[in-house]
Amino acid sequence: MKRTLGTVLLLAFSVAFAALADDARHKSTKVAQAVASPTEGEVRRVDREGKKITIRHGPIRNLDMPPMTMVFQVADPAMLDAVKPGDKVTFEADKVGTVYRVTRIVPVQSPR
Ligand SMILES: [Cu+2]
Repeated sequence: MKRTLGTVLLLAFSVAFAALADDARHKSTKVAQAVASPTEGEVRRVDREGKKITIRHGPIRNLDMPPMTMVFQVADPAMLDAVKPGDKVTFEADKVGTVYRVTRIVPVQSPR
């Protein structure tokens, strides 16, 4: 009898904790998207199969990142059709777990 009650309590606790953790995750995702700021960059490399893009970028305010050249995952590989190496772009990025991810990218129209 005691063991059964313990098991039920443990189960209830696990369910409650999982719900809390899930709620927290959703909240933090919302915040990250809300503060995403457009960043200037230049495309260095496009890896369609790997769903990755290398960008030489300026400071990314919402990620507190200084200018550098780095590889990003892309949220949707179709985004890679719109850009090619050498393109100047404006993009937005967020961080999912330990992975930096481009969520939006558009080529900057060059003056002629
Ligand atoms: Cu970077």
